[in-house]
Amino acid sequence: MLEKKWWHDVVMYQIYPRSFQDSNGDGIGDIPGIISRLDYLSSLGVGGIWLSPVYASPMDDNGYDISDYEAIAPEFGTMADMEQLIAEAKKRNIRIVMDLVVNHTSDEHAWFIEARQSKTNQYRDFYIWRDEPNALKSTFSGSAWQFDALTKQYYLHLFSKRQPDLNWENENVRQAIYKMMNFWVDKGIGGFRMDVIDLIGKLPDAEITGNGPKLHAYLQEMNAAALAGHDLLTVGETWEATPELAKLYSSPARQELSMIFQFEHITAMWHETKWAGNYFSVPKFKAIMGKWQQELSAENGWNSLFLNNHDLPRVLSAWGNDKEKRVESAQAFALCLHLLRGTPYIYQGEEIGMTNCPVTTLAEVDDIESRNWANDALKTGHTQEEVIAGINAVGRDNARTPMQWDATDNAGFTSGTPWLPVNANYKRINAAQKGSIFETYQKLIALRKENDWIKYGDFEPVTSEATVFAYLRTYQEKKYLIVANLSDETSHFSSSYKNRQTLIGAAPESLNAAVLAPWQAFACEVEVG
Ligand code: TEU
Ligand code: CA
Repeated sequence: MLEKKWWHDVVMYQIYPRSFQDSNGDGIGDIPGIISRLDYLSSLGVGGIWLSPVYASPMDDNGYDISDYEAIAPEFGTMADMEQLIAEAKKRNIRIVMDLVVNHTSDEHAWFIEARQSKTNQYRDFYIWRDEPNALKSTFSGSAWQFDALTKQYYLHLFSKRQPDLNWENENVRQAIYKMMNFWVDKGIGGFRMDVIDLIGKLPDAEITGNGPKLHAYLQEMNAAALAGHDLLTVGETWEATPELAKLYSSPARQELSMIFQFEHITAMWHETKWAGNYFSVPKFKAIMGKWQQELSAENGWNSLFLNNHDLPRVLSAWGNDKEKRVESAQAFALCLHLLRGTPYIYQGEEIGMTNCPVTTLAEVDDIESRNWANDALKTGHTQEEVIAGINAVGRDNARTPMQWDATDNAGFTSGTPWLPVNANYKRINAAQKGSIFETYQKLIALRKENDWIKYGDFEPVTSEATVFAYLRTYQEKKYLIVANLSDETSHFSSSYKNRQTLIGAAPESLNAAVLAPWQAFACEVEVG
């Protein structure tokens, strides 16, 4: 019998703190700014916030390079602010899920400062040192090995050279991490999002990075040491996960994590790499989403549901229509995603239809991944235009422009100069206008709260034309049909079902031989029998 959990009911909201709301005019979002927007989030109806890192950090990777896990970065506020955020959110039935970044630290973490002093330092084996590099590459371009002159060895960094990888084979590392996790659990947080957690089992000499042999042993040890007995949401970021692996992470019986972020629907739309440009294939999208729905059945695992985050281009620009059909395509993606089984995640600004924000020069690019890739690409013969086009299509800054609150200066994000320019379309696209995208998300969140069929119903795909994503949900003898034309083209949909009651969206007169306008989407209960 499935044990019901609070994270079966809620929709989560991801905040990238640097870009959400500035409260002190320094142009950088901060925790007091987040507190000032909790009523907005409460009106949307979300039940939890995934808070991207706010810990002490030199900000080489905007906080995913942590120098002190138990301190708050001064630009984001104080520990008192953090405790107030947890308390104020709790008053609104919103839990705070912290970002756990433990595959690596910053090179300014006390452990690394010690470790690099000498080969015999007690913290040396908190990290991964070798006399010679092997072929491992960094996600942020170049070799994954950095030579350190002081002790004439290389250290491993799967991300920036200022993000040295922790050595999880070292029991002292694991115990130090679990101790830190308990520090945060004791503060009353709602759980953890676990950054690239599939990498902590790496075997560098075998050039194994994801899904190492001890990964699940570490996660079960972590669960026992820091998670068990607390009613926490834990979601692992696992870029290469398959449904089989997802069951290992999220089957309740295994006591590891609540769920994972799988990225198959994202990477399926890339050419050989994301920089080679991405495209949107509806047939691929619906096949992948359908597979994950049918493979994870609540008893054997749990899906997360997302199309946006701080690392991805805005879905309306990448896959939708961010021009004349911006509202319709936003509603269609929201509807077909949120009525699936799993926990949906809204990324800040998604609920008002924010879009990509193109640059014209490389000097405007902040993100280290984009900057490192650009330097590499220019060296290997790509033109400036090609590099700018790649960054404008899939660069991470697209998701990191300030939240667009209203039509006042800097979209109400800051009274100062924003750390990254506000998208010029903020006068037209902002939360003050609320508008139909926001209302669609509000209604979807309310529907989830009120209807167990969304949380626990069965899923089956419904035959439909290539650009139409249609599926049935079945729960306690009732059936619900969800249909979304995910294209700019008119399409058709035919079903023998009769519409008993439209729940959301624009349902056609009849479900038999219906003509669907571009981005038309709806959900309805259908007659059974
Ligand atoms: O991201 C993991 C990661 O690899 C992404 O950077 C992703 O692979 C890339 O953007 C796609 O090309 C996590 C965090 O979400 C990201 O913000 C951090 O930069 C990274 O880990 C290192 O902590
Ligand atoms: Ca600020």
